[in-house]
Amino acid sequence: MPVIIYKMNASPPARAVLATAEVLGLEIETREVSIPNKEQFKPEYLEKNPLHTVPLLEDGNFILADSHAIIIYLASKYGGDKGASLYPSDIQQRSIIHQRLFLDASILFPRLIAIIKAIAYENAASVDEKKTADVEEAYGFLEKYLESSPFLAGEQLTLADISCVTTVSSLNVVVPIDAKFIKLQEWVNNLKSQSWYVNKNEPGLNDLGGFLNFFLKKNAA
Ligand SMILES: N[C@@H](CCC(=O)N[C@@H](CS)C(=O)NCC(=O)O)C(=O)O
Repeated sequence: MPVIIYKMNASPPARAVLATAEVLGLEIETREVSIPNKEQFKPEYLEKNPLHTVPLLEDGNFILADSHAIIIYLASKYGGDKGASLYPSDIQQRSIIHQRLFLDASILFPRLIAIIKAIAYENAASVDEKKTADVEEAYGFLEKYLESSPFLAGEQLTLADISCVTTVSSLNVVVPIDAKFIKLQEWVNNLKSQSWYVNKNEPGLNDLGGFLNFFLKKNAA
């Protein structure tokens, strides 16, 4: 029975899971959960995921929420050689990957969500100074890491890059990455050319961009 992923393409963490599955060459089934239609609050979904978030993984009787936990699970259980490269077994390399994933979960993504909520629910017609500064600070953190290696956790693509780039590319829609973040721009441009990014990040990124630009225009009118 294939792994089932509940998702919405506009969601950066859902995109990270879809992209990871593609890099691993893993066939998955997907189920759409429309957040604008509040489908994440349906009782049958809440039964599986009380956090009412996408993505969610269902693998037989095993249910797992949170993209970071899910991509680690997929790489560990189904990854084979590709999993070993995306999520190496060396404890120190792995710990760096975990730290970058926690950075995504605790810094990058919450700063993106704060902006999305302001635009979609609080009628913001632009991103305020504080939120812009928070995002610029986060770009600076990544720039620092990327000064010492081409990927976020070393010399090769890992789960850290896939997870963080879905969030960073979404942040870039609302707070464009300044030219001073040279390494960050190089990193995004490099990942942008990879097929998993084109197939699994770009379409949902365009959906999110369309959604945000619609609200920005409406709120400015
Ligand atoms: N840390 C979680 C965040 C998941 C999350 O907040 N997803 C958003 C979409 S981007 C969501 O499902 N929101 C609906 C809700 O919270 O009700 C992850 O990485 O999976």
